[in-house]
Amino acid sequence: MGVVSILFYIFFSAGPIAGLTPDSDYLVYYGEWNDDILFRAKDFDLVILEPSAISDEQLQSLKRGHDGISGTDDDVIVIAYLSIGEVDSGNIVGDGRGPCYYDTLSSSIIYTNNGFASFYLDDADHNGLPDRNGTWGSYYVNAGDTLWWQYVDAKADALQARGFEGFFLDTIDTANPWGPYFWTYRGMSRLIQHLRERYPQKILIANRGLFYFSPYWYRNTPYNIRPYINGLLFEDYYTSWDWQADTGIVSPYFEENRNNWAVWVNEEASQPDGFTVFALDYLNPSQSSYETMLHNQIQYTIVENHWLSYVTYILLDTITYGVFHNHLEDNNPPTWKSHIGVYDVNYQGDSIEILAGLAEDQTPPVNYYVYYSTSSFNSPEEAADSIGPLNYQVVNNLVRFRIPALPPGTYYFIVRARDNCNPPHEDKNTTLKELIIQSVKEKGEKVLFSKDGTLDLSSLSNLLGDIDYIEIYSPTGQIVFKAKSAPQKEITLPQGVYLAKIRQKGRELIFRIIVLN
Ligand SMILES: [Ca+2]
Ligand SMILES: [Ca+2]
Ligand SMILES: [Ca+2]
Repeated sequence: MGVVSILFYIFFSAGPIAGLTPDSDYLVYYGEWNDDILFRAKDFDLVILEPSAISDEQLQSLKRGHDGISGTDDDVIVIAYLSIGEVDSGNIVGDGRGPCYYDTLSSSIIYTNNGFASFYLDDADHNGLPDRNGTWGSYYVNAGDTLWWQYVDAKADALQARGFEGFFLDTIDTANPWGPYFWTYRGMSRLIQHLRERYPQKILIANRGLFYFSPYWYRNTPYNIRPYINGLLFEDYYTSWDWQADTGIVSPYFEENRNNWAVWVNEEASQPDGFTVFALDYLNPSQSSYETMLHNQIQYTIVENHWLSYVTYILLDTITYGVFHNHLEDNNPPTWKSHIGVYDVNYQGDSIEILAGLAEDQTPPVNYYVYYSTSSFNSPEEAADSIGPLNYQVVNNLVRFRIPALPPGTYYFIVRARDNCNPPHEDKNTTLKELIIQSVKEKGEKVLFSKDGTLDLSSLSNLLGDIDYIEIYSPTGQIVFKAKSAPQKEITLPQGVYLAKIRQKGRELIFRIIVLN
């Protein structure tokens, strides 16, 4: 190691990303953000996202992780998407010298001076207009053009100011040696070097650009990007996408990827100034080969190459747990298939019925625990008491269980899911539900009395005015009658003491019904 490279290590955050192993999980997500998505994303160690889709507040929350505290083990590394080989807009005027193309005879860049910025390219068709990516509608750029660097810098400066911890450098493949813009590979490499120097502490993850690591291309040239990046994302390693069938298929390049490109990537990644490798493949969770292909993908990426891996739907607009729940060793908590945590809580006289989302895990069965307290709380440690594991039924993607009734008062409930590991991993949701249990005795005057077994419900409306709903529970806590608003009718009940729960303008009233026959 020479003096120059030692200095490089001191001033730049070169080398692999600290703290990540093949057991870690990363996420690429370009969709919208809300509280549920934010909660789910916090289960991952590193998240690559579209920066325009997330608010500053959501970004800061994501970085802090589940515990809401910066600088703890559960913090999430958040990386912003940044395109460096294509630009969305096709009408940037700039210096008006573009688009340009490369002339191999004179070994020089020819500027068409056609009123576009100099960085636009025209090698594909030489029609004097910026060349366009047919699939995504964006425009190819000469990444070596310093006018382009000004645009990239402005964007990256803004992302740095927002607090992103790094950049996911996309569209490097514009400079691939098999395409019309092959000549831009030097400039592309210089741009990545420039970003390394301009943002010495930021994490740089390259999306592909594999040709820089091939000994048959640029590995042994000054343009190898290895010293500048901390991560390499190998997109489409095992799969490629069949747009017509809307499914992932085994890539026609898989054998070549496995036998050549993976070897070269690993040789470079394992250098002292190497990088972390991320595999990204696409499958449709509803395709019939999903489970088989998912397990193959994990075998080929995590097991065979010790990379991190993520498998998701092609549009990158959903969070999937295929890899998350299929590691060699289970270090992950359950995740919620539907609703996150507690969904509803109902007092039923002799018991409390609780509904929660359905959770899944790699180490089943999932066990559900209820935490409750008489004041609002955010974590199990703050709860006064807990009950679990609870027997449950699955009803419409929810789980339903009962706990014994509690004395009158106001209660707050959190439901957590634990896997079956020893010790178990518990999910971190803080979804809270309030339940007010009113004292029947305190409401002694509110007793309905029926001597002949019939109950005239219209008398309730006469007594209370309009009501929103009524539920009547048997002495054993079963619902025997329920209706919205007070129905104008009589019902007949066997002898016994019943409870009627009536909701009226947001308040809940409990009546005791004594029925004698
Ligand atoms: Ca934290
Ligand atoms: Ca053109
Ligand atoms: Ca687990």
